[in-house]
Amino acid sequence: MARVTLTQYLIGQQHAGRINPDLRLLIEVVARAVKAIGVNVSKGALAGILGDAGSDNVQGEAQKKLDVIANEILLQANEWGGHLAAMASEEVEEVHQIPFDYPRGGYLLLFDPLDGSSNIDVNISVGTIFSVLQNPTDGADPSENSFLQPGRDQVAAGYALYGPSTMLVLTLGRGVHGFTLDREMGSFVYTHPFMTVPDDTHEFAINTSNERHWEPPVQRYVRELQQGKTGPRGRDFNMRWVASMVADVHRILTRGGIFMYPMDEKCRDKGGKLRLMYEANPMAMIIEQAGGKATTGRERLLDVQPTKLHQRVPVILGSANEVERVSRYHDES
Ligand code: AHM
Ligand code: MG
Repeated sequence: MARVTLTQYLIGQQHAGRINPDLRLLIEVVARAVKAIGVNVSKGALAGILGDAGSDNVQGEAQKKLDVIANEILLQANEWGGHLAAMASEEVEEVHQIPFDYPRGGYLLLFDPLDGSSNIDVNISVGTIFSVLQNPTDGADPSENSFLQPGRDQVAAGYALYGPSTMLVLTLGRGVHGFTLDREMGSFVYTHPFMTVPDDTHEFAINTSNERHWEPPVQRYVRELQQGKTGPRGRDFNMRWVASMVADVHRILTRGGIFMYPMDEKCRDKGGKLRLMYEANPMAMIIEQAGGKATTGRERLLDVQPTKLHQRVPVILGSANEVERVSRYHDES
């Protein structure tokens, strides 16, 4: 069978009237940037890029050298193409405006340049997550307010996974599509059409070291899973936790599961652990497009009205029947 590259796939979508040339260019540029990030990630110690950068980001977290490099690659790649009105990044406090000598477009791009960065130094999979919004204030310089749109308004979302192979997983609002990087050819090849999350699963992902800090509905849910065959669920469940959201979500897209970073007492004052705009929302759009569900426990994630660019939220997503059950336990408590 003839191989279809990401470029061919996107041109096909454009010819079918599903995306415009600017959105096509945007995705192509992001794909080019993640190839460059992937090259750096794979060089590891050979390129002297492991370890801390010696600085903190807006979240007060120590930046890794690769956090900084990945952020720079994405900002620079996307500045000059004329498809963007502005960008926002986990690693940058303010909205990143397009330098005034470059043309501007109608889209806003948000990203977590290198998610799961605690895994870099131990050579475990990390990823890039991105979200695309329309600039609501056409013509004017976008402000933080321009970005504060609920996740259901995203026009596209995706992630790159730097694993044994590098993959780009993308939704343009019509299903979820996966592409695998052919390193010799330098192109992403369409390998995973219409990825789906099964409604049921026997796998869950949560950092159980936080168990004592969780709220009662999550404690109840996980306890029942752990009781397995002898508990109320009447069957055994398996647990996985990579501590790279991209890798955990990719596993769920491949064979089902439920991922939780719920509200807990450690992160309550911050609103949660994961960031709404460039972690939770793009992943929620992908999971819903694949037939799964995504919630805070109390509300559909894609309906959360953001109030801050770097806002955090509780995240529960994956196989529909399990996510519904966790939501029900929240309602009941
Ligand atoms: P980061 O953006 O600083 O890398 O943090 C996000 C990551 C997620 O990828 C992952 O699910 C979670 O943090 C792991 O957290 P923990 O170390 O508490 O298990
Ligand atoms: Mg992150």
